[in-house]
Amino acid sequence: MAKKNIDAAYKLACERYAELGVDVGAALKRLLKIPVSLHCWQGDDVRGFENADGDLTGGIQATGNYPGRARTPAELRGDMDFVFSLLGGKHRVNVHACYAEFEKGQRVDRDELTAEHFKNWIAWAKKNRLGMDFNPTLFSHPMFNGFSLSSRDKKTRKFWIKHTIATRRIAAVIGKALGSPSVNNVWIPDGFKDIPADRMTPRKILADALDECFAEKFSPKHELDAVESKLFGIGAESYTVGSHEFYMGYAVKNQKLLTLDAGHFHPTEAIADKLSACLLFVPEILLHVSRGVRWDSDHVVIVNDELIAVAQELVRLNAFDRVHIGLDYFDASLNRIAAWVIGVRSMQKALLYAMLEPLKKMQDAEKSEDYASRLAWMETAKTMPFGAVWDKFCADEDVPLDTEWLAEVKAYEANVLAKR
Ligand code: RNT
Ligand code: ZN
Repeated sequence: MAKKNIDAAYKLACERYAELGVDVGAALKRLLKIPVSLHCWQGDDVRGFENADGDLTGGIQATGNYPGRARTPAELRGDMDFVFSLLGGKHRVNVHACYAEFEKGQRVDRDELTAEHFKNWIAWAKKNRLGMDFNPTLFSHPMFNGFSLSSRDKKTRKFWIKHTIATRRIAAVIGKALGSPSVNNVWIPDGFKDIPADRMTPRKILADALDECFAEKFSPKHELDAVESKLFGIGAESYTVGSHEFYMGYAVKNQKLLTLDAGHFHPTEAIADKLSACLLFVPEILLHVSRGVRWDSDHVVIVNDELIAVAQELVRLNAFDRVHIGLDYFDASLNRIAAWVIGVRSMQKALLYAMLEPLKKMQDAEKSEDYASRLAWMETAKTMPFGAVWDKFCADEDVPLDTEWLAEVKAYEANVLAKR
């Protein structure tokens, strides 16, 4: 679209939003300041670099075999470079421990990992001025046999404790090197396929193991610990040790970050309403923005009611200093670059949409018990010229409009991905 048309549409949009008391320019500035942590694992179907042909275990699944997945660190970072070139704003990268890189003959197991094994990631993030988040990988490994940190087997448990400690140290190095805290998110798949006879013992073991993992203290300027709950996984349908109540309790007691993954609750349960409640009791939240279709299927994030509801809560709570936004999905059935671009841009669109609501009018109406007006203003927001503002954001950031980026992705597919 011609620049003059983008500007003209934007100008009209600003006038219309001003009638609702909404400052569009301020919203655009605010959106620019919100980073989204881009999960490296969408680029290679959660395979990592240890043994890329190994099975993905832990009750998660990437289905599909669309060609062009990244097979090497260089390919994965190259793909992410391209993705970032299509995104307005400054973002972060989210790396899992299984994406370690080894010099020839220098391979170590996960309990021996150090920041050395991530030096290329760190250098790349630094060069591109990206913050970087991190995760222990407690799945897809021979030491995971249905249980990791909550294993009754001491040797297994110790291995995973050592691994988790190693990742906290790595995250602290990352945060220091990049001048921005690295959120290290602990998610374990531990659970039972069928009905347990003892639900308490694994949870007690997990609480003690986490205490050991978190014993070492790091500056919150460098490293932040997050814990992620889940309802069930494939092959662990009846019982998950690290359930929501478990981690809510653990995070409150120990003042850790709580991770809310949109796919980790009952299929009809959404996370937006949890934010205000949790923020009263935990210091910060990590969002795993995902889209479950009938189960925790990790579909590509799109602008839907659930995503908008999350964005609205973030804006209404003005919680951007306490909520970290990370994407978490993996779809192997379509162009993976497009999957990333659609996810981040959807998150940003939802945020911008939420920032352009006539919030003052809605909240004033609520305070005066005028619920008809509150509802009317919410409905009015839905037909405002939001798209013109989004186009302006893209144009100002010098990235393609929604109508344009796909052509660039198709060209990249033909020139780069198709040659893999
Ligand atoms: C799994 C969790 C977890 C993983 C990533 C790869 O259900 O959502 O966050 O998706 O760690
Ligand atoms: Zn998650």
